[in-house]
Amino acid sequence: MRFVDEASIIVRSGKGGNGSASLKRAKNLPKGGPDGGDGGKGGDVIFRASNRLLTLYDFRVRSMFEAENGVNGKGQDKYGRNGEDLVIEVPVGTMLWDMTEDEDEPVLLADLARADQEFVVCPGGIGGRGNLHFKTSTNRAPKYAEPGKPATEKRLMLRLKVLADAGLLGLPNAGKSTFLSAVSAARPKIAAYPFTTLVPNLGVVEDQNSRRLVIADIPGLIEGASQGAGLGYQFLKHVERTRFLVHILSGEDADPENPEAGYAMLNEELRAFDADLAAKPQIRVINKIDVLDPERLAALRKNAPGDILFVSALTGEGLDKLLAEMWARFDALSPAAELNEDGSEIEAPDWAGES
Ligand SMILES: Nc1nc2c(ncn2[C@@H]2O[C@H](COP(=O)(O)OP(=O)(O)OP(=O)(O)O)[C@@H](O)[C@H]2O)c(=O)[nH]1
Ligand SMILES: [Mg+2]
Repeated sequence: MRFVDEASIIVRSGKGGNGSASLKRAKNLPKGGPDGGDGGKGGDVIFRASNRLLTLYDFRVRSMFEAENGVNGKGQDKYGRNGEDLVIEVPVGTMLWDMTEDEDEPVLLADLARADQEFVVCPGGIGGRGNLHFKTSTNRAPKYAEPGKPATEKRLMLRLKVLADAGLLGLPNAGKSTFLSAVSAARPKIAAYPFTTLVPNLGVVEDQNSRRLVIADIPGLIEGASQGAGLGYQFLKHVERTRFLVHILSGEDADPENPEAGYAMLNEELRAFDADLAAKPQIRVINKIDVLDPERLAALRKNAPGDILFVSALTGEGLDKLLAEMWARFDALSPAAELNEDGSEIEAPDWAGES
């Protein structure tokens, strides 16, 4: 089981087209001067960060990417066409590591942290000059032309740093997947038993201005997760790559006298795993308020600090307020608003991160 947040690929730029060494042939020109044109430049391989992509999934399906070669020059002063650049779109937050020299010591080439940021990884080969350029007073019919410069090839590791804007954190059965399916088009499996979610799911919430907030639903965490208990361990590092966390506690699990205590155990696990993770901002939520008996609910409300939000992922109660809070965090923590270029529909990916 592997999360699609890393991919190893090979990229190759286009080779430069050869210059032509053609000599003119015409009845009235018996000596025939040079008329060989230049070769075209090979295409560059360019990476561009895009908001429309969320995962590196595509790069697991395909691993070789080549730009077009420059076309060779020809006689009659014909220049070869430049090869087309290859623009490879990657999700915002993708880092490019060069593994060409040494697989065990990759070198960081670029961190594509902003939408539309570009990086040329492999410039195309320059085209060779045709013999037109080599005519001199002593050599009026040079039979020499330059070959095009070779292509460059690199082995890269792509690594997605920011996985999602918000990570859902909670015990098994807290209602994380139910929440994701209530607010996004994602359809994770939901069931009344723990460990329903086996691999992370991503969902996208869009506001009226087409801004997108990506939510990662991960398997429920249990006590000892930081030491490897349950399913959580391998996913803890993924919540590291979110901007903030939504910590969901079922109202059935919360102590009405001290609701806050219900968040302590998992926060302790986070701390044990990684201090940075524990320091990430959290929105605390009590879920399943629809099934609580009124007294219990009243006690929870009375004893909970003001920042804890009460919701029912099932009936939708309180979700507007929770989403508003999530957008507020998003605004506070993201770099300048990143609007997508063409307004196209983003597809919540089907994250069966199997294998
Ligand atoms: N009554 C009620 N039931 C809920 C609510 N939210 C979730 N549930 C139910 O709680 C059970 C668990 O929900 P899930 O969304 O699968 O919980 P999860 O946190 O994703 O669980 P894991 O994937 O196992 O970690 C399901 O039977 C849901 O229908 C809620 O607000 N009210
Ligand atoms: Mg789940």
